[in-house]
Amino acid sequence: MNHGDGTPAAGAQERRFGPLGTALVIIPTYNEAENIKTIVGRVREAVPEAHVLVADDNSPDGTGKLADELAAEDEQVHVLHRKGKEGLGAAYLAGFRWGLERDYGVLVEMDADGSHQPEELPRLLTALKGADLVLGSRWVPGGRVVNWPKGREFISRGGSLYSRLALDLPLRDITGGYRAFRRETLEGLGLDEVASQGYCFQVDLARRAVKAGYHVVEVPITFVERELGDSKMSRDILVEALWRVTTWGVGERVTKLTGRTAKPQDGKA
Ligand SMILES: Nc1nc2c(ncn2[C@@H]2O[C@H](COP(=O)(O)OP(=O)(O)OP(=O)(O)O)[C@@H](O)[C@H]2O)c(=O)[nH]1
Ligand SMILES: [Mg+2]
Repeated sequence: MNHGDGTPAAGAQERRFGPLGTALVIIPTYNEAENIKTIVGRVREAVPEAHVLVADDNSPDGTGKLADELAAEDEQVHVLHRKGKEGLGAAYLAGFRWGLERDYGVLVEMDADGSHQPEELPRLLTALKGADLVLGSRWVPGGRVVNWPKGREFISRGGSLYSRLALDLPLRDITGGYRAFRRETLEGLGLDEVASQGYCFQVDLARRAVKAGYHVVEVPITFVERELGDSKMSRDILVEALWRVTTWGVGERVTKLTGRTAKPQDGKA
């Protein structure tokens, strides 16, 4: 059952879930020099016990160097330098591996541009006490977007609705990128086979979690459009996501019809 207000499920479910452990907030960056200091500072203030990992793809604007400066001043801030731009999904997968190799109990996805407000993270973490995965959701009651043109909202709502119907997922915001995973959930998702491109990455993680029987909870968030820096969203990313989701949906239906065993890697990007 969904506890959209962030309240953990009572009774049996609370017993089922162990303590959370330390959270690692992974922030992928590509040319976020204008945003990186602010976002890291806000995370550190909102959840002082959490650690931060900036996963930078060798940003030409020097974001990685700024992140190094933050890490030098604060032992709870870390930087993962990657060779070059390989996309958001690849950066998250590398960040997840970095965190899973260490002693973190929770791994959080958060954009650098301020769209995902660190001040809302405590609510996501509270919900995770009674869940395996928490999705920050724009499209459940109480969730909203600020400063988005109508067209962008239409595309995002449409993308989630299409994914929901094509993949038969009981979720409202399937493409969103503000999420908190328990370590055990990520370990059970088969990260080696996750499609790593664009929005497909988020859709693939969500569908794998639901299909694996994990308890996924959506918590309403207020998503704020970026004010500084450039978007990396592109038409290609959208088209790719549409194509991939359709492939997965058709694959699942064929599997059901023929009784063949499901192979999630069939849709791998
Ligand atoms: N490491 C890494 N980070 C990336 C890459 N592409 C995007 N990001 C980061 O991923 C996050 C989301 O990217 P955005 O450009 O904000 O994408 P978006 O939120 O869909 O688009 P806007 O709403 O226009 O901001 C930001 O923190 C980016 O810096 C990449 O190739 N590598
Ligand atoms: Mg953004």
